[in-house]
Amino acid sequence: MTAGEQTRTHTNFVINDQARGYPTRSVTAEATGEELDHLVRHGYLVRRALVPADLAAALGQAVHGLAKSEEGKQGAEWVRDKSIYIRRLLDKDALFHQLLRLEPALSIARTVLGPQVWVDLEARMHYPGSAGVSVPWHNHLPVIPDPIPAFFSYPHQIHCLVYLDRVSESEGALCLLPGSHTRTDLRIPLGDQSDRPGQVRLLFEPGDAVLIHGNLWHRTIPSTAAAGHRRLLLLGYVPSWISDDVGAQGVTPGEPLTVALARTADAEVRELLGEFHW
Ligand SMILES: O=C(O)CCC(=O)C(=O)O
Ligand SMILES: [Fe+2]
Repeated sequence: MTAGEQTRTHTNFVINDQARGYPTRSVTAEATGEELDHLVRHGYLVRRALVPADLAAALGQAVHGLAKSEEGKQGAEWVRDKSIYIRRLLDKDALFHQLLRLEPALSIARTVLGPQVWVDLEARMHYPGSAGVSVPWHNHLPVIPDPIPAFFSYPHQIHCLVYLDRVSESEGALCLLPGSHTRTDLRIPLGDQSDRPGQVRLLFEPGDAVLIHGNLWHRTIPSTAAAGHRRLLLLGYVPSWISDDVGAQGVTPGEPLTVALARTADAEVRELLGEFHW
C-alpha cells in the first residue's frame, strides 16, 4: 500500500517469496505522489541540487582522472577532443561507492520499479572548447518488439543523470521527449538531431539531476566553441532479477561446455546461451 504525506511517499511491499516467508520491504521516497506520478506518466523527474556542490566537484575530478587514464586505451569509448564514455565506475574508484545509496534517487527508483534493484554507474564527459559535440535522439532500452507480446517483460529501468558541471547553452541543453517511454511506435532515425514537438529543454547547475525512464527518448543540443567541461554520471537502477548472475545453483560443471559452444556457435545459438549486447 502506498501512502503520501506532504513530501514523502511510503510503500510497504510484500514480496511473494514463499521460501523466505513473504518478507516486507518498506520504501520511503522523498517525493510526493504527484512527483512520482509525473515520473511514471511523463518519463522524467528533475531534482535540482541532488548532490552538494563540493561532492559534485570531487566526483568531477574523479571522472577526469579516469578519463585521463582511459583516453586512447584499447576499448575506450573516446573521441579525441570531443567525448569519452566511462563504464563500470564502481569498479574503478571507491569514491563512487557513496552513490550506491544516493537519495532520493534510490528510494524513488525502488518505489516505481520495486524494492529490489541493483545499480550500474557510468560517466560521460564532453571535452571543453569543441563546437558541435552532441548526442542525437536515442533511448537506452532498444529491445522492445512491436507488437508487444502478451507476456513481454517491458524493460523498466530508471536512469538518474547527475550533472557535475554547469550546463548552459554553450555546453548544450538536454532535450527530452515527455511520454515517449511508452511510445513503442516511435522510430526516430539514427543520428536525428531535429527539434520535435513537445520536447523539453533542460539546463543544469553542478549537482542537479534528472531521473528518466530508460526508454525515454532524449538528446543533447550541440555544444559551441565556448563550452566548458560537461561531465555527468549515469546511475542505472535495474530490477534485481534482470541479471545473468543467478548465484550458485546445483552442482557446478568442472568446465562449462557452453563457453566452448559459444565460441563456434551462430548468433541465434549464442543468444539462446545468454549472449546479449546493448
Ligand atoms: O549528456 C547528456 O546530457 C546526456 C547523455 C546521454 O544521454 C547518454 O550518455 O546516454
Ligand atoms: Fe542517453
